[in-house]
Amino acid sequence: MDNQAEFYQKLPKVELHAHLNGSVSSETIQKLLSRKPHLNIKHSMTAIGKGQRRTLDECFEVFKVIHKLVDTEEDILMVATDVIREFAADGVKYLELRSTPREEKETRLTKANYVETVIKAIQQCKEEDLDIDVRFLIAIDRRNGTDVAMETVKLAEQYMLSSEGLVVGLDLSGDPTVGHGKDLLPALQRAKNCGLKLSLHLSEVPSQLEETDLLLHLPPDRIGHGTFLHPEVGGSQSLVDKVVKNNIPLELCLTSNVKGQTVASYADHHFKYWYQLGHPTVICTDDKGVFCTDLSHEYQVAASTFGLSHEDMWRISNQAIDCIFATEAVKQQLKQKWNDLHPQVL
Ligand code: 6MZ
Repeated sequence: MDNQAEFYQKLPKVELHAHLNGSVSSETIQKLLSRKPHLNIKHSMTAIGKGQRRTLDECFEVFKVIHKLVDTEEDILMVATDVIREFAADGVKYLELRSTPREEKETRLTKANYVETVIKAIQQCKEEDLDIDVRFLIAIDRRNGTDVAMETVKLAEQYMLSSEGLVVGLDLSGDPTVGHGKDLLPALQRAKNCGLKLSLHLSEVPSQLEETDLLLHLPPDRIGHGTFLHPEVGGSQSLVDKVVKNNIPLELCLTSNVKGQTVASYADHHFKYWYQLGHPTVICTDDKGVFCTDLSHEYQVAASTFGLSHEDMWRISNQAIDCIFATEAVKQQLKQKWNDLHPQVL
C-alpha cells in the first residue's frame, strides 16, 4: 500500500450511502457462485471493473443478477456480515447500510425474514467486537409503486420500534427512470411522521426537476446523489436554495456516478459545486462491490481530483458525523473517537 492509500485507510470514516447487495465484494460473490453453480453466473456479470463504464440501465441489470445469487436467509446473513467486516477493515467507524426487503417464493424468504436477517448480521458483528457501529435503513424500490412503498414503511416502523435503535430510517432508491415520486408521497409522509429519518435519491438523472421539487417539500433528512440539482447541469437555483435553506446533506458517490455515466469524469463531479458552496456533503461508495471501490479510495480520489489536503479530508470525514441518523449520544461518541485518533492519523 502506498503512503496515500495508507493515510486514507487509517482515516476514520463514516459511510452513509451503501446498498447492501451492491456492496458485495468479489470474495463473497465467489462464495455465492460456489453455492449456486447451476445459475451459470460469471464474475464479470456482477461487477464493473477498472476503466469500465456502463449505462445506468445496465447497472440495474447487474443488481438483478446479484439478487439471483442472494435469495436465502443464509445468503443474506453471509453477505451482510461480510460487507460489515469489509467496511470495518477499511477504517469505517460508523455505517448506515440500506437494503430493499425482498420476498422469494422459492426459498420461502419473507420481507420480515429479510429485515430480521440483516438485523441479526449487525448484532453478530457487534459480538465480534469490530470497531464499527452499524445502523439499517430500509429501502423502497421506486419501481414497485404505491402499495409496496406503504407496506415497506409499515415494516420499517415496526422494526424501528423493536430493533433497539438499529433501524433508523428509510431510503428511496431504485431505477430513477421508473415511476414518479408523487405516487410515493403518502408513504414517505407517513414514515416522516412516525420518526423514521428519510434519505431520498433525488435528481440522479436529468429531467426529474418536478419530482425533486415535490419531494423537497417533505423535506428529506438527506439526499442521495442530487447530481442534477444545480443550475450548471440543468437543475435550478430554486432547488439549490431549498436544499441550502433546509441544510439537507448530500451523499456523494464519485466512482458510482462516473462508472454509471451520469457524470462525465471525476473532475466534472458535483462534489465541487457543493463543496465550494460550503454545504454539508458526505463522501460515500453507493455500491462498493459493483463499482469495485471502497470508501478509502473514494476519499483519495476526491482529494486528488479537487486538490484537497489531508487536513481538508479529515474535516470532511469529521463533519460527516453531523449527518448520521443515529442519536445525539452516538454523534458525541464518534466525535470523541475522532479526537482520540487525530494524533495517530494526522
Ligand atoms: C438507485 C440504486 C443504485 O437494496 O438489494 N440501488 N438505486 N441508484 C443507484 N445508483 C447506482 N444503486 C443501488 O441493493 C441493490 C438495490 O439498491 C438500489 C437498487 O434498488 C438496487 O436494486 P439492495 O440491498
